[in-house]
Formats: sequence, structure tokens, C-alpha cells
Amino acid sequence: MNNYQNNVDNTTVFLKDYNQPNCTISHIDLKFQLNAENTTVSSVIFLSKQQNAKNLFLHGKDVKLISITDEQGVEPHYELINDGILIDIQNYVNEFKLYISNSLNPKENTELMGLYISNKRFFTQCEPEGFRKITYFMDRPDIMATYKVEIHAPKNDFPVLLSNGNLIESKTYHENGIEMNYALWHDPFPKPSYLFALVAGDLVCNEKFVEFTNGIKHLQIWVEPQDLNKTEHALNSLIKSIKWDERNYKRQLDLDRFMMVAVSDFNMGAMENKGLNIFNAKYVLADPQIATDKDYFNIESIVAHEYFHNWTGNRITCRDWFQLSLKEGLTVFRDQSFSSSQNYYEDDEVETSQNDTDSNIEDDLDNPYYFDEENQSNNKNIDDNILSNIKIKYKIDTNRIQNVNFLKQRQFMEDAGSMRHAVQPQSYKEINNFYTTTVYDKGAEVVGMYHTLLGKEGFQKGMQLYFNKHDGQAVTCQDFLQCMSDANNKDLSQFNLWYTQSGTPHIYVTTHYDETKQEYSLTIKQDTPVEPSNKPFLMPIAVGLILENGNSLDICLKNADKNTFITDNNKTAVLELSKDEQTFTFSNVPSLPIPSILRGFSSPVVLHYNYSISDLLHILKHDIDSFNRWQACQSLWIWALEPIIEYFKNQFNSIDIDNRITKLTYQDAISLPLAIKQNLETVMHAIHGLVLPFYKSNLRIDNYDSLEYSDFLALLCTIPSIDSIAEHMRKIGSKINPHAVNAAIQASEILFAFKYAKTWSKIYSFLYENIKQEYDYGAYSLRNLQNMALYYSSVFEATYAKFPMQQYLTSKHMTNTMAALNGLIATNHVKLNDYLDDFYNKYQDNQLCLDKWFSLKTLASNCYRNSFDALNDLLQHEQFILTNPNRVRSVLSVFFARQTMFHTKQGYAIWLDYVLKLDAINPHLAANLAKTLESINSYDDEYKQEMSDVLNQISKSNLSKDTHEIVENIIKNIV
Ligand code: HT7
Ligand code: ZN
Repeated sequence: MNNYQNNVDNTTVFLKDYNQPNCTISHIDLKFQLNAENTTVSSVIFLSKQQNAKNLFLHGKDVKLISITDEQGVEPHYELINDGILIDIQNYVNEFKLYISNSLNPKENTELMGLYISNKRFFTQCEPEGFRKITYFMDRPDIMATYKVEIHAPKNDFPVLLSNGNLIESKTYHENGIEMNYALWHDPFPKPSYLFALVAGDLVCNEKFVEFTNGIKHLQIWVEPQDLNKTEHALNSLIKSIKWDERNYKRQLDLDRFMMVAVSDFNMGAMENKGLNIFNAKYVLADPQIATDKDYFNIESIVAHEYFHNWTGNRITCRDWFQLSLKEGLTVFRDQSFSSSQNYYEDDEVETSQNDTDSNIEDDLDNPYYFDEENQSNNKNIDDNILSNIKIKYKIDTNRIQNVNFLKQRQFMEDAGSMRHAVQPQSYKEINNFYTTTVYDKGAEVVGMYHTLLGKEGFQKGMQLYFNKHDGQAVTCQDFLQCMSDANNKDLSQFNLWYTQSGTPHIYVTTHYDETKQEYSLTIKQDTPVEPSNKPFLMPIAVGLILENGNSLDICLKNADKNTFITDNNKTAVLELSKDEQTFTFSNVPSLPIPSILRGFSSPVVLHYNYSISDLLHILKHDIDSFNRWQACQSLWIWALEPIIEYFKNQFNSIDIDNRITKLTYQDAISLPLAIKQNLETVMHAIHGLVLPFYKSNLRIDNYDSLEYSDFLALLCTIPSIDSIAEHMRKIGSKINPHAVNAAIQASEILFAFKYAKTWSKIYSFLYENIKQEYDYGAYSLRNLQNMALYYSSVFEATYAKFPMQQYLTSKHMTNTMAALNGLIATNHVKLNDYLDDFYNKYQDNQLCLDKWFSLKTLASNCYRNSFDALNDLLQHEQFILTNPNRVRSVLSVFFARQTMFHTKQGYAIWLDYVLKLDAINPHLAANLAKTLESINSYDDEYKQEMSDVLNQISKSNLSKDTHEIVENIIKNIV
């Protein structure tokens, strides 16, 4: 028998071994008799076999077989083997049925995969291989069947019984004196088993009947009774998502009823089960008292993501788990476009009227940024020179900036580390380990590159062909590529390498200006340092040329390839790089320009170009591309930080905890040698130069344009995180000393805070008074700027901490509450603990707020000399519950990712202790936490040594398949 998709031990599954199933299943009837410790599941499976099929393998894990019979009521020959049952089907006709009954114990299920209990309610999680923990089935995504589901449970405890599709029947009846609840659900759309869902318990719902293009739909969101008043935002986000998909992809909601459910114990963000999306409560529940703006934003984008899966994932699904990015990369691309479009007035409409010239320029300057005319004339005393810089029309997409920032920090790290894999991996041991940033976020960039290469219309043609051709099928990434290729009549075979080759490509650009010919050429080379045998990728490189006066030049390409797109009102060329080395020449270039390369981050690559500091300052001020302005700003910050990091490196040359400064003071920062602060002075001055005129002239809470710009300014003023600096270190091949980097960031924050203390306090005071409390993009942007100013103000007046204390005491919005506490943490204020205690007392009954408190306490623990005592107190806290992933992450993910005290002997010992503890409870969670050490090779030797020690120690334990695969990979790749 072929073992493919039947990964029963520690064997590796290979993409190349894929075989079509020897049977298909058209339908399954399921009957659940729910009981916490002994649930029984009975099924009737409708099968068709291939002519010569001898055996049928049904997956089944942690389930107890009660009976198996065929249509004649006869037990077939079978063998129970590891995690499944092998059935002799030789004697059956082509179409046959099997009747199976089994039992399982949901209460014991702390892995949160299959059927489990959370707060006395039943939930399921079947992706990727959880259905086999419910019953025996061909639990592989290329088996698509319709489902009828009968649920029985005591009415008192389980008044609500939900499953996929349409409710056919519900009633109550009596059994052994107990009132029982019964519901029958039917999902008419064939689906893979990973999309099956069941929810049962005491839940209430907020519902709306909303009219869409194909009729009125019944939308429901189910939560625990105390949370009903926190569901409006998620429900509205669903409505927005449905409308957006109708307008932009011509996709409609296919069911009459669509349900969302919140659950407190969940391994990921949410799950797109057909018609019954299940969400981690953190990504559904919101009101201004408990949720930050970021929470509101995340809820909107995750609700959209799960809804969009209905077409990209559910109706068209993956042939096997190697194709995970087919649905995840594409759906992330769609949710990112959705989120970006929420920042603007207009959506990304598919159909534009032929005569409507205004709407046809969206490829040039969609959502242009206008400097408010009226406002200009009202502010006669503004510095005209600077005004002219921001008067240019351009779009600002801070969502794109944040997405790329995340990708560069996390996915680039993965691509350079031991868990490196292609977007379409070639093999795995545990598929749970492949829900990675490469599959999701690099996968989304790959989809984005089709969009950039083919243009918006070409991309849509490809999408429509994909929907029409593959609806109801389980397909591959290559099927998607073929649709893009066929719909546009373009050979994209080279593009397939983005799916099959791992590692981040680096591109090296050199330029040449020929004054006499007025020609400017760019020579671009590509290679992938971590995978030298990679073949060259096909990638779009978006380039503009900026003149000395700050204007972007109209593009005129010499020998332009017919495929080269010119966008942004003729200011950007999308060059197609396909070889190891290529030269592109621009004509009519009147003077030496500064190239703005990789606008909008047009390909997921590391760019090497020898920009001078004045080039970067010029781009920061003048580029029409907001991404490249931000990128220039990041490069400037890093240039400023480098000498300071070097200085501290010499001070922190030992991993010993006592050798590290917990919090720098103003005195420490100001007494740094002048020479190492010079770059910083230049950068701070340039950034402040953008902030000052803006807030003086343009900051009005009713001015929509200034809202977008505030968000952008807040990003420019934020010093790169340790992860961004690590990304830069990898690029230049240097190693990280986390304590030195942390000290350099702190010193720079202090110096920036003090140098422009007046600006921060004025911005802060103005915004503190004026922003409305509710969530919308405008208020979100302004609060970002407000709280950036609060942060620097707090650092400046660290002793009194007037602003954060006042903000905490008067806050009506969790964003402001959290920002105030972060301000106190940043300065290690003497009253910090009193405030954190107050927060605890106020919010201890709300689990999501309690998670926030745990995170704040974890961050605060770094402030103290006895930091590990503080952290250990937290880990011993009665509310620190290891079976709840949100709670675990609120402490351990924060500690591992954001605390420099993690990088000590004691810190690594905590990693060892908790990865081991969690592995016995929830391997998926443990394996994800274990990944923290995957970037071991990026660290200075002494850190590496200590990390190796704990890795070697843990590898000797009896680990789950999940954690074992991660640890084994890390160890194997230590250099
Ligand atoms: N498709 C979903 C995947 C998922 C998942 C995977 C493994 C373990 C638990 C899980 N919960 C959800 C998430 C998504 O929408 O991308
Ligand atoms: Zn997804």
C-alpha cells in the first residue's frame, strides 16, 4: 500500500510521491452523540473505488473503533494499523458504502485538534489533519464530499448545536429522563474534511439579515453570553468583506446562512470552515474599553481573510498540503488588498467604465494624496519649501509598509534559517509546522508579483479563469500559474521557480549615467546566497528616477520590452528581471537622477545599492512612492544606529546577565562620545523636518489627508526594532549582540525624545484633546501619531511621567490605556507597578484584557534588576494557564521575541523548561515557540553556544513529532 498522506510515524512525506486516491467519497452522513469523555460518532461513507483497488486506507487517530460494516451488515476484512484502518475492498462493487462507529474523549484533547472542549463547549479544528481525530475517513484535501451532520446533546448544557451549511431540522426529545437537543445540518457544497466543523454549547448570537447582489443573507456571530455586546465590529467587518469580494473579484456568498463563532482556546487566529468560521476570541471581540485600534484592525482583516477563503480555499481547494500556499498566499494577498483599500475612500473596483477617464488612471495614481488646498491658504506662515514637498500627489499605503516590514523581519529570517523551505515545500514530517510565514506571507508576495507583472486587469483575467475552470476542484499552485499564463497569453514557466526554490534572492544594482547621450542605465544582478544553485527568478523591479529638484522623471525606456509596464502616471517602470544579470537603459534623462528602486517592494528580495546618505535623504523627502520613502528612512536610522551598536558591543561582551544595563538613563545617552552620535543627529534632524511643518500647518482632525499622513509620520519616527536591525545584520553578514542592539535603540530613543521634546509635547497635547474615541482609520492613524508623541514625551519627562499617568487615568480607549502603560514601562517609572496593579484589578474578569496584562507584566519584568524573579512570579501566577494558547503566548512569545533578558543563560533555560512542558500538552504550540531559536546562526558566538546547549538538551527528550522536527532542523543547520 502506498504510504503517501498516511504519515504514521516520523517518516518524511514527499511531494513527488503524490498519488491520486484509489477511492473517492461523494457523501458522508455523520451522527454525533456528544459527551465530554465519551463521544460517539457514527458515519455512513459513500465510496467509489477505482477498478483495481484492493485496499482502502482510512485515517483515524486517538479514536476507538466500535464497529465497521458494509451495506449487508457484514464486517469487512480489516487491519487496525498505526493511525488508521486498512480495509480489504476487493469484493466490493464500484460504488459501496461503509458504516462505521467509533468513540473519542474530547476532554483529554489539549492539543486542540479534532473535537475538544473549551469553557464547557465543544469545538472542532480539523485543518490540516484533525478530522481523523473525530472519525475514520480519507482525511486528505483531495477527497471532496457533501456532509449531512446529526448532533445530539443534553439540551441544558448544549442549547446551541452548529455545523456547516443549512439547518434542516432541530428538535428536543427525552432520553433516560434527560431533555436532549438535536439538530440536522446539510452542507450542499462538496468539501474536504479539513473544512468540517461542529460547535455545541451555551452560546448567543448577534445576527443581521443583509441584502447582497444575490439576495438576502443571514449573518450570525455566536459568542458566550457576556460577550454579545462586543460583536458589532466583527459582524460589520464581515459585511464589508462580502461586499468587497463582490465588487473586486465578482465572488458572491454562496450559502444563505453564514456563521462565525468565538472560542477562547485556539492554536491560530481563525479557521475558514465552510459556512461556520471559527475564531480565536481575540480576533472577534471588541469594544473600545477592551480592544486596541490594532485589535480592531486585526479583527477586520482576519474576518476578511476567513471569508475570502470561501472561494480561495474552500470552493477551490488544495490537492495536497504541499499546495497550502495556493489558498493561504492568495488569501493573504486578498486580505492585504482589502485592508489597504479600507484606508481610502475608493475601493479597488474591477470594472471601470470605458468612458470614465478618471477611474482609468488607477494604475497611475490610485487614491492620490492631495495636500489640502483650503488648508494651505489658511496657513500662510508655513515653510513653502517643505510644503511643496508634500504637495505632490501620491498615495500613502501604511498597510503595505507594515506588511513588508513584517515580511522582512520574519519571513526573511525564516528563509535564511534552518526551517527554510520553498513556498511549495518539497517534503515535511509534520504538516502543522508548515503554517509558516513563507507559505503565508511570501506566498502573498508571489501572488502580488503576478499582479505587478500582469497589471490589475491581467491579474483579474487570470483570477476569473481560475474561478471558472477549477470551481469544485482540489488543485495545485501550478494550476494557478497556468491560469495566469493562459488568461494573459504570457509564458510564465520561469515564474514557477518562486514556488519551488527557497531562500531570499538578493539583487545588486549598479548605475551609469551618460551625460552626452542623456541615458541612464541600471545593471541588475541576482543571486540567492543561501541557495547558490538556484536558477534566476523572473521578478518585477519597479523603478523611478528622481531628479535633483525632487520631481520624478517621466519614464522613457530605451529598447523597451513590450511587457514593461509604465505606471504611476508615467513615473514608474516595472522592469522584468529574468536573467542572472541584465541592463535596462532609460533615455531623455536630463541630469544625474537618484534611482528609486523596488518601489512598493515589487519583489520579495534583498536590495543592494550603494545609496549615499544624501540620496536617502532625497528619497525620504521627495519620492512619490511611500514605501521607498519609509525604506529610505529605515536605512537612515540603521546608519545612525550602527556606530552606537558597535560602541555598546564592546561594553556587553559577556552573556552574563549582570553585565547588561536594564534601562539607560538620559545621563547614559548624553554622555556617549560625540563621534558616535553624529549620524543620529543628521537623521533625527531630517525626520523632524518632515514632522514639524506637517503638524504646524496641516494637522486637523477633520482633514482626511492629514490622517493618512499622521500614520505615516508615526512610522517614520519609530526607531527600527531589534528584528529589523537583525535583518540588516544578516544582509551585511554581521552577527547580533542583542544587548548592544537594545542599548543602542534605547539611547537613540532618549536622544530623539530630548532633542525635540517640544514637538512631541505639542503634538501630543493637541491630539490628546481632539481624537474621537471610536475606531476608524482616521482615529487609528491619529492615535498612532498621538501615542508615538506620548512615548517620546514619556521618555523625556521620565521622572514625572505626567502625560502617561494623565492618559491612563482619563483613558476611555484601550489603545490609550496600553500606550500610557507602555510609556511608564519605557521609563521604568516608580509608580509602574501601582498602575499595572490597577489595570489588573479593573480587567481581571476579562480574559482578553488579562492577556494584555500578562504581556505588559512580561515587558515590565525587564525593567528590574531581579527580572527573573518577576518573570517567574508571572509564570507561577494562578491565571497563567498552560492549556490556553493565548495566555501562553502573552508571556512566552513576548519574552522570547521582545526581551533582551531572554538572551541570557537563565532566559534560554526558561525556553527549555516551557517548550518541554508545553510539548506534552500542545505540540503545535510548543513547536511554534521552539522556532524562536531558528535564527541561532545570526547571533554572536557566545549566544549561539548557549542556545546550542539547550537545543542539545531538549533533543534528548521524548519530543512530539512537531517539536522534534523543529529542533532536529535547527541543530542540523548550526554552522
Ligand atoms: N487555514 C487556517 C489554518 C488553521 C490551523 C492550522 C493548524 C492548526 C490550527 C489551525 N487553526 C487554523 C487558518 C487560516 O485561515 O489561514
Ligand atoms: Zn488562511
